[in-house]
Amino acid sequence: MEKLIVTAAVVGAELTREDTPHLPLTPGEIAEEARRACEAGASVVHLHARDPDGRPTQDRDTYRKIVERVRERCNAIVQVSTGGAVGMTAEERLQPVELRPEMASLTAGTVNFGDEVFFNPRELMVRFAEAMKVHGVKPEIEIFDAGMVANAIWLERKGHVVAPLHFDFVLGVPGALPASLKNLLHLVETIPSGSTWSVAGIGPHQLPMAATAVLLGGHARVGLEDNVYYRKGELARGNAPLVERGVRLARELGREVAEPAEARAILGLD
Ligand code: KMH
Ligand code: ZN
Repeated sequence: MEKLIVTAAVVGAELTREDTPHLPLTPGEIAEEARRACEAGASVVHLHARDPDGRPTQDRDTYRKIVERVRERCNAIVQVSTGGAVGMTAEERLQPVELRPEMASLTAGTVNFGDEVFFNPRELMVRFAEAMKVHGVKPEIEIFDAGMVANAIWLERKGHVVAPLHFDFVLGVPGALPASLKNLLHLVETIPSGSTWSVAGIGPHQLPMAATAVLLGGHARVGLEDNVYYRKGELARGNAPLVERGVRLARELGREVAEPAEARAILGLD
């Protein structure tokens, strides 16, 4: 099996300090949190941005500050979000791609997201994918529901995304595909051969989904964006403990963990 890529999703768009006091908000805090995650073994950091009041923003200059500070501190692959927060316009969401990060998320369809709807019609997906091509950014195709894989295959057939594709299965969002072994196996079997994949289980599903990825030869996303608890009733004291546990788990199961350079090779990044 190839080495395990651990992605740390360090901040997200939905959480507040009321959910966890360990949530980073300023560019400096986000970068420090990314550094700790990298030192714990993450080779990809999935980034969101917050405005000075802690609200989610896709502001290019805020992302620039975050990305610069992360790069000063560690060599991890920087992956910006183009999902942003539910309700943002396509223009808002696309801004960080102009910074030419190595990767950006690309959600492959519209999905219920709790009480809201995360809107990603074909026109938006095509626009985002083409912008990523122009700026030399590798998409991580976010799959929240089973039908999204067909959308991704359509994007590839039309030439908007280029193989080998990299998928992230985000399982357990209320209103979307539940986090179960059967669902994960179905998705793994459905993506084009030669693709790479990771899984991000939401809440209590983070640990079992990461463990399953280790065993199946996929990759794992952990971090506060998806889960604020270390175990039931006990908040994770930041992202690093969640990364450390994933790394420990992989080593116990005989799977080595990729350094950033190795993750770049696995993902086909220059
Ligand atoms: N905040 C969610 C609505 C992504 O980063 O691309 C979307 C999200 C996915 O977090
Ligand atoms: Zn995200």
